[in-house]
Amino acid sequence: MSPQTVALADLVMARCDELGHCSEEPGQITRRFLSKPMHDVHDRLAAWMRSAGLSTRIDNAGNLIGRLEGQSITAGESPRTLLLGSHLDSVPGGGRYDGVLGVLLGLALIEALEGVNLPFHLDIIGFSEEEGVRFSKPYLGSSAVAGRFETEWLERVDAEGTTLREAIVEFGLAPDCLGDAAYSTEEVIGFIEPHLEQGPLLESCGSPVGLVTAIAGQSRLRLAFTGQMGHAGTTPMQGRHDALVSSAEFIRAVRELGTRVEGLRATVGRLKVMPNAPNVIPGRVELSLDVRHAEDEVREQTVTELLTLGERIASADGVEFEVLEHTPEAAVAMDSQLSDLLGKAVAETGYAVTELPSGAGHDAVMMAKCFPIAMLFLRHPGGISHHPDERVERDDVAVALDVLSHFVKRLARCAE
Ligand code: HGY
Ligand code: MN
Ligand code: MN
Repeated sequence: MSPQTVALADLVMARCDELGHCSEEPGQITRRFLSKPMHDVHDRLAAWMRSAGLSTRIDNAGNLIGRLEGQSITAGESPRTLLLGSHLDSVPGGGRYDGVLGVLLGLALIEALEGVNLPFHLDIIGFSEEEGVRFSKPYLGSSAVAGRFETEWLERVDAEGTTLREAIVEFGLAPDCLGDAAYSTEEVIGFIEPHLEQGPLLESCGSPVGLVTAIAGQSRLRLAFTGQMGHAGTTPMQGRHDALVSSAEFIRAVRELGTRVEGLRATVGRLKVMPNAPNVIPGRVELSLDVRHAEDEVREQTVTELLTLGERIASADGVEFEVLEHTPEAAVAMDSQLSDLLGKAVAETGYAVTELPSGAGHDAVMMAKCFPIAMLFLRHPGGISHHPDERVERDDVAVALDVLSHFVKRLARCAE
């Protein structure tokens, strides 16, 4: 590992720390889609990008893009572009590296490639939204880049009653020009996403980096139990229709089923209790449900079983059960050519090529709908993510940087 790579890895670590201070809440990292601190992230990141020689722009979905112009593009041919990056938003109380690390690795890659002429443009993208926290819809940034943003999403409302359209306008962007964010499939060579593993596998096999084989399918649902509000002090216990009690039973059932099925992940992560007052029987509860499995069939069957369970619990309790929204995402395969090239780049650094699936969703899921994709994971000491204890080792960042650098040079040779 060269001293220059190590110095750049140190810079990536320091920049992750610095962006970690851009938060909606003091003392923890919360950075939702187009929230105020995202301006601060854009300002800092765009300044770093420009001093690395990139031209920068923010598209109307709030994605920040830095471009390294290809220097050896054949005259008369339309230039093609390699996209590389990840997301800049975070979950509430998240870590410093989920998403941000991939963007900053992309920027460090540009710095590592200094003086290398590429026969394609290299665009480093910081997606505005991946986590689905603010508008209960993930991949908003990458949807726009992939040309898959649906206009009706603009009417979605966040917890404060702001529509997505208003949020874009408040951020200083033009929701009616969102279509301009899309790249054409002809233009794009592919999308590479470097990301923290967010799990323990690479650590357990002693590998600093790994090649992602596939991203597990995911079903995201919004459900509701509706019962009857009432006075906590005067309504007899018999005959209550408490929507929170039904929800609690449902949540336990989700965990039980999730535990019984090998490889399944099933989570209720958000509850909206109405009216959410200590002295009122909860009349309505809206719940999120997140179900994942590497095999789509198992995931779909689990969702069906859980919905049947929800119905059964509701009818026993005399409440109503509704599915408000159901977004299934099938498991996503990697592009074999790009993955092969990435694997060769890993081998070139002297490390064995460790392959592993991703249990987490990534911008690559949305990008795969239009472009070839590949993902590089970095070892995650402790494997705890969506948590302030997220960690990555500087030396693993340096290895990832070398891998990406070898990858881009190999791709450049193929493209010539
Ligand atoms: O939820 C996920 O899998 C990702 O971290 N957004
Ligand atoms: Mn995440
Ligand atoms: Mn992520």
